[in-house]
Parts: sequence; C-alpha cells; structure tokens
Amino acid sequence: SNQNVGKCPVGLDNKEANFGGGGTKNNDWWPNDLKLNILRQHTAQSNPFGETFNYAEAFKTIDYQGLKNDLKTLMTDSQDFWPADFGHYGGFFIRMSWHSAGTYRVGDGRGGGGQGQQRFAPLNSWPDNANLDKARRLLLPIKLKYGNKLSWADLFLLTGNVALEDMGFKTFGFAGGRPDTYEADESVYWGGETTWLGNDVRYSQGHPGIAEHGVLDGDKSKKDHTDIHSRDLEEPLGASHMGLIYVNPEGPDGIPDAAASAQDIRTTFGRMAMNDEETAALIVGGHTFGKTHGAAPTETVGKEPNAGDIHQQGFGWANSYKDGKGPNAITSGLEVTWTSTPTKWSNHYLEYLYKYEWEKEKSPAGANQWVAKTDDEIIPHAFDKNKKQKPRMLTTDIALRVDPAYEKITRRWLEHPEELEDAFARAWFKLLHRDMGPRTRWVGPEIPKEVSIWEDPVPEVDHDLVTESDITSLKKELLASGIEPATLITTAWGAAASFRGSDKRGGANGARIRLEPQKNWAVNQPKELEKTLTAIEKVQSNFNKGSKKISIADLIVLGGTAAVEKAAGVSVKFTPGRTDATQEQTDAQSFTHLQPFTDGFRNFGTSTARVRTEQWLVDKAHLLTLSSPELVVLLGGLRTLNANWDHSSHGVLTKNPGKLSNDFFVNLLDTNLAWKPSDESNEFFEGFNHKTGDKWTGTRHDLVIGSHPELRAIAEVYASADNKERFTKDFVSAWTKVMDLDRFDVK
Ligand code: HEB
Repeated sequence: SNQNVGKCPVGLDNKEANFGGGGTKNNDWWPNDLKLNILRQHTAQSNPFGETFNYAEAFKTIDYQGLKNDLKTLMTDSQDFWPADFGHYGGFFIRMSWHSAGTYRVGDGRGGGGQGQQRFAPLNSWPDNANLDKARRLLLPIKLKYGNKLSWADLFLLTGNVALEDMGFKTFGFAGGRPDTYEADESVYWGGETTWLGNDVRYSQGHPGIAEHGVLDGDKSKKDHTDIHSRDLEEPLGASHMGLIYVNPEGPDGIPDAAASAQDIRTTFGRMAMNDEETAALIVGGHTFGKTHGAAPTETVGKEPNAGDIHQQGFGWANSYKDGKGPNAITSGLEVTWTSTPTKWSNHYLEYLYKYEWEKEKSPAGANQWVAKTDDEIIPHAFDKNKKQKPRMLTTDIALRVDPAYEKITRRWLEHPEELEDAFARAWFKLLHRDMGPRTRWVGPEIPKEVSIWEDPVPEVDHDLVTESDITSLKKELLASGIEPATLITTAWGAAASFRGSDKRGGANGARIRLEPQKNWAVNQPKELEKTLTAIEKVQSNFNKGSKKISIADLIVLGGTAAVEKAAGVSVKFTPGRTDATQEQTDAQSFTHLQPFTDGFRNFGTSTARVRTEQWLVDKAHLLTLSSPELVVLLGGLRTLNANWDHSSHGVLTKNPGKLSNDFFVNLLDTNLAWKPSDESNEFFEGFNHKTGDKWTGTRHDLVIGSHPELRAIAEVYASADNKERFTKDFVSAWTKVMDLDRFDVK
C-alpha cells in the first residue's frame, strides 16, 4: 500500500516524493559535479513538434495583416480579469516585449526574446516580470487562433511593436522567425544569489555594492560615493539584482540617488549592447507610455506563478487589495504616470522631465519615486476620467537629466523630437532583433531594407559558386600551399568556432578571423594566422584570375576540410557560398565579446576565477550547439589531428599525430595509464603507462573525458574495437556541423 495515502500531499517536496523522480539526487549529493544537462535541452523529447517542423516556413504563410489587425483590436478590448489602464493595453504590452527581449546580454549572447522563455521559470516568476502573466494570457486567444504559424516568442515581440504603432509611433519594422522552446533554458547564468532582488554575489568579486557602505541617502559623511560609481558587475550579467531585467527603478539598491543610478543604467544597458544614445532612447520612448502600479503596500500580493497553487493555473501575484486589479493593481509598488497622453506617442516625457523640478516622495506602497514641484494637475487617472494628477518619475528617469552624458542627448531630443523618434525606432528594433542572428533567419513582410551594423552583415554572393571539380583542385592547392595541415585545421576551427548558438553571431562566414579584433586573439595565434592567411590569399588570387570566384571565408573552411579529409581518409562535405566582410562592416568593439576565455577543442585556456576549465568546455560546447557525444568525438579527434592552439602535445595521445584515429580514447582509457598533476595549478598533468612505457601530458580538458562518468561512457564507445568507422563518421559529421553553424543561408 502507498504510505502517502491519507496524508495531504501538498507541500511535499521533490526529495520526499518516492515516485515521479523524487528522492535525494546527484545534484544534492555532489553539487560540484560537472553538469552536462545544458547539452541536451530543447530536444524532440520536450518539443511537441519533434525535430522536423520548420517554424520559419510556417510563419511565412501566416495572415500577417489579419494577425496585426487582431492585435490592434485587442489593444482596446479591455478584459474583466485584467482591465486596461486608460482603456488601452499598449503600455502593458510594450513592457512585456521589452522584458522578453531585455534579458539579452552581449557577454555570452544568452537571454533575449528568441525562444519565448518568458513562459518558463525563472523568468515567468521574476519580481520584475510581475503581472506579465496577465499580459501573456490576454494574448492566448490570438496564439490559439494562429497556432503553429505563430510562436509565442514572435508574438511577445510583435505585440509590443503593434502596440507602438497603434499609439501613433512609426516603427523600424519587424522580423519573425523565432521558434519556441518548450522547457526552461538552464544554460543561462542569472547570478549566484539565492534571494530575489539580492546582489550579494554579482558585486562581491569587484567593488562592493553600496549596501555594505551604509545608507547613501541622508548623512553625506557616511556615504561612499566612489564605490557606487565604480562597482563591478560580474560578467556576463546584465542586471543589478537577481530577478530584475536591468536596474532598480528606485535607484541603486533602492536608494534614490539619480546620478548613481545613471551608472547602473550605463553598465547594465551596456551589457545589452546599447550605447548611451540607444539607452536613453529606449527609456524615454518606453516611458512615454503607460504607468506603474503600486496602489497600496505590497503585503496583499500573493506568490509568483511558479510557487502558485495548482488551481491558479499558472497565474501568480494574486492581489487581495480591494479587487486587486485596475486602479487597485500592485506590480512594482511604484505609482507613476509619466505623461498626460499615456496611450499616444509624444515628446511629453522629456518636456516634463525638463520643465519641472522634482522632489522625492513615497508611493502608496512606500517605494521611492519623484513628483513634480508644481500645482499642475495634468496627468490623467487610468480609470477615473474626473481625476487628474501631478507628473511623476522614477529615479531611473531622473537619471537621464542629472547624468551629464544622458543630459546632453536628452536635451537635444527635447528640441528635436524627430531625432528621438529615429533613435527610439532604431534602438527598439535592435532590442527585439539583436539575438536573431543574420537576416537570412528573418521572415515576414516588414523586414527593413536598411542593414544595421549590429547584424554583423556579410556581402551577398555576387558570383557563380565553385563546382565539385574546382573544389577538388582548390583542396590540392591548399594542401600544397606550405601551410601545415594542423594549422589549416586550427584556422578553420578558429573561424567557425567563433559562432555562438545563443545570439547566432560569429562563425566562418564573413572571414572575420582576418579582421579586428579576431585576428589578434591569443587563441588564434596572430603571427601564425597572418602567414596562413597570406598563403590562402595567394590561392585565392590564382583562382580568381579565372571567371569564377571563391571567398577567403570559403577557402579557410575548405583548407581545414581538405586537411581533415586527408587525415581521415574519407570525404568530407563542403558547402561553398560564404563571403568576406570588410572591417567597415564589422563592429570591432562588439566583436570583443566573442573572444573565448578558453577553447577546450584547441586545448586553450584554463580555469578562471569563477569557472573551472571543464565547465568552460561544456559552456563552449553549448554555444556551439553540440551534444555531449559531439563534444567527446570532436575533442578526441582533434587531439589526434594535433590541432592544439599552440602546437603543444597536451592530450595528443597517439603515436601518429596528424592521422585521424580513435587513439585518444584508446590510450586515455588504458588501464595501465596513471596521471598526476605536473604542477600546483592542477591544470596540467603527466601520464605514465607502466606497461607500454608511454608518457603523455594532458590538461583538464583532456582528463575530464576520462573522469566524468557520462563523458567516459561515450569515450568507451569510441574506443571500442568495432567503432572505428563510427568514430570517423561521427567526427566528420560533427566537424561539418561546426563549419556550417552559421550557414542559415543554406539551412
Ligand atoms: Fe519601464 C513600466 C522600470 C526601462 C517600457 N518600468 C515600468 C515600471 C517600472 C519600470 C518599475 C512599472 C511596472 C508596474 O506596472 O508597476 N523601466 C524601468 C527601469 C528601466 C526601464 C528601471 C531602466 C532604466 N521601460 C524601460 C524601457 C522600456 C520601458 C527600456 C521600453 C523601451 N516600462 C515601459 C512601459 C511601462 C513601464 C511601456 C508601462 C507598463 C504599463 O503601462 O503597464
């Protein structure tokens, strides 16, 4: 009999449950275990569409105008379960879109609106996303109507765009094509804090947060202004607190210091790849619309969706203050309406910001906010046509006036609203599309013609592609060009493996490995790279003398592919069609974020302050969209190809370096091999096989393949006597996959 029968199961935690995946688990016993789970997310096992559904193709057939009309109708179709402020949901939906896209951070390209992640924890329950559960639910009828042709990811963003248009703003355009995921993305580091709105971890590595320096507001002698102005937000985070999209609206750590708040804004929006002008445009443009919600103290607000009761059906933040909605809604606890026309595009936000002087006040919920020093009651009430109010702002709004750089920009827009319009349109479009990758992934009738530099554009192919026989002769020339095969391989790898699946930037296309900053990255061995590129250019200029043309980007990949083919003894697929970008088409500063700290596949780099070498390896594999078998086969295979970044022999566990074989696995798993650390760092190791007398060296990248039970299990497959062919086949297909990661033009 079931011992739980008769007990109330509510409140039973997972560890206690004796079925359904309960019990004490590996992660409880060994929290430091290397996790591979991020390499097997979003597979057919969680996705009801399986593997074959092509969302972009489906979106192409949607009734786009019908969809936009439905969204426009919804804007003013106020629903009882969550009535629209001022009779228009526009502001609410803009906030939903912005919070969907705004989690993007350029440091690792993760976050962002590309997967519809706002439906899942933790994002669905972040304090900053309070009540957006209602915004998403308002969209459900439209989602169900358009079904497979419309992902939630696209819908969240398109809705914000349509909201802007419906309120009189001309947008820069819109592109669809973001397929949904069906589980939480576990790959994103949101911070190490265990409390909502905490920031004890993210600032603890650099300058401390001001919280530890006493209260800033009030006694000047007690405060340490230098710290707040220089506190270091850990990479790659883009928010000042756990559970916020960017910064605390009340000011740093809740302290209403607008100048200090500007610093936090600059840092966090910078992590989103926005400069001062883009940042100011987004905040000004966004807060031209809608209002904040803090009718009363927040005690009446219930738990977030992910902690909610089963009968709430995914809703959270139930509010028992009066009817808990409309004029009684409590979201941020702030109570501000910025402009006199919160459902119309205008320049009122800046007009008021500069027309009035501002003083601190507390919202009805007790939060720090600002009110105009005036008797002008010009702001409408969201639900009572007869009520008028004074203009109000958040500390982060005041920051746009007190910070000298933001002030310069916003004063110019005060005089030239058309420049604000242009800046906001562009910044908003960038916000929504930044993580989509090249425009070959974009679909729909509203794609702007104008190409932006942040798209990392590559020229279009303007010539006939090479034929099979051209490819054969070019391979011969590349192999005879005097460049070592191993160098051809590392160069091709270096170009292609700059790709990251998170925001789909990088990759071999564009041949940006020959441009700033990539050509100077240590991992790319700048001096040697220069020689290699010179030799490749020679092959190119010989070939391009004829009627056909080939790009450097194609030749870089073809060189590596030819070398792999020779080393493997089987043919390796090559898909031409890459083009070469210019330095002018390349935002060098923005590309610095793609520089790898480590690349285990080239045996480059070691642990950093917060990340073990092998965790970097898994992280890199995730950015390359590799599965764990692909990680293992590529690493082991590349070692036998002698493809270490610095030509070291770490992990080259073969007597025949340069020949593709499963020797790495065979030798690593040899029972007679014993390793010991070769220095204090515990990063480098010496191996001695007391039976064969072989001596090897290796790094943590190499040894983790033999020590982690799951990676080892895969290594055993590739070491098996009957799997030599499988090994070669799997290596070659993983190699081709990496070479073509950025080829959305042919996928
Ligand atoms: Fe914002 C709202 C904050 C930015 C748009 N905002 C809001 C709020 C807050 C905030 C607190 C309220 C919520 C409630 O409901 O209560 N923001 C903020 C901050 C920042 C921002 C701190 C940074 C500085 N925004 C932003 C941006 C945008 C926006 C960028 C866009 C573009 N918001 C917005 C809107 C709203 C808000 C539209 C309204 C909503 C409604 O109406 O509902």
